[in-house]
Amino acid sequence: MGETPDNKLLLRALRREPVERTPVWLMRQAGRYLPEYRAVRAQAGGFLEMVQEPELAAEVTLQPIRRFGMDGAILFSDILLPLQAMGMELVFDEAGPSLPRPLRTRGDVEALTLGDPRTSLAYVGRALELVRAGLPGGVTLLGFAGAPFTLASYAIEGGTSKSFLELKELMYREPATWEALLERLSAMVAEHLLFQHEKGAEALVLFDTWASTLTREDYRRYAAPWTARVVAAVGERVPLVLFAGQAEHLFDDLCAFGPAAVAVDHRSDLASAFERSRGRCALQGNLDPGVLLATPTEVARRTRALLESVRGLRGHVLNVGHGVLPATDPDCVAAFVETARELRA
Ligand code: 1CP
Repeated sequence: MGETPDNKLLLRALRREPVERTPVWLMRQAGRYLPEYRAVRAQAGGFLEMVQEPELAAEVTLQPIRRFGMDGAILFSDILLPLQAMGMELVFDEAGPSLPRPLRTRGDVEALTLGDPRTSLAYVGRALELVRAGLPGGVTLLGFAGAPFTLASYAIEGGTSKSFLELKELMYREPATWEALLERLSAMVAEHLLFQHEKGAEALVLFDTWASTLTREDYRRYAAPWTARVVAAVGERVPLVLFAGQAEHLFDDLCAFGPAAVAVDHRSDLASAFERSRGRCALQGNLDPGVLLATPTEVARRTRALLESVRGLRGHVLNVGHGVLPATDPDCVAAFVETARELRA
């Protein structure tokens, strides 16, 4: 195809340039639904072992690209690793990630170390270099990080939360501690993203999975200033995709940061989101990952319908609205990717 680094399909769509077909990748495209992933994981012993061994992280990143041929490869890593690099204990087990000693006081926040990710997360850089070397031409390498608010939620709650009670108590009652924490997290996240770009990431994703627990007013007060700082630090140099789950009420604010793209959750209507975006950014999304539990025929039908609903609009990157579920049949992911590859714009 004679693609130069800059004219890769996914990068062109992120710049809202004309494309011959819609580029496609999936959040959590590497993972337990793939037998080849489970084999590497069983050998490695655990998730952290896999992520922190650059050869294994690179191998697992490339697996879905080899099998399905997506247009983007997202590095196999996790948003919580910078918290470990800042001195927090981090455990991954069958129940998911946990931080056994969550942050609760100003002293806890001040004890976080702000080292250079080029040292404390050097394995991420090494894995990116290996992926870059093994990536087929035309495929865009994506790096990522968690947004400061979402990282704060894990650091304060000590893991996944439904109601974020500890977070809200600290955020409302100890605003100085909250700001000190978000200050540190945003500095770390910005440096980590720049480091990934230096090591070959051509586009970046900022995951603010839990931002939607806030009202719009509180989002503006307690989260947006630090996300804005991250976008300002990296967005000029590298295209940035901003994701927030179930966040229709925050959509205008997300567009207003000026990222290259906003990722649209599957509970929002994609065509309406294009109208609301008013040409400010590209949009990513948004097949319901639950639909990938249907038959391949049904997946293809729904994917065609989704692409049809935004046909002719510039700046669409096809994706799922949230991560691929572990119970997904690989044939359904194949149907999703192939449908996108077959349809001309
Ligand atoms: O094999 C296993 O059991 C590990 C499961 C797993 C995987 C495959 C975890 C633990 N993390 C990952 C990889 C991961 N995490 C990637 C890899 C690249 C990809 O293929 O997409 C990425 C981008 C993430 C990002 C991530 N981790 C987010 C943001 C995106 C999202 O899904 O909203 C979040 C919230 C996490 C925390 C995390 N790490 C792992 C799990 C199971 C979770 C979610 C737990 C929760 O619901 O709070």
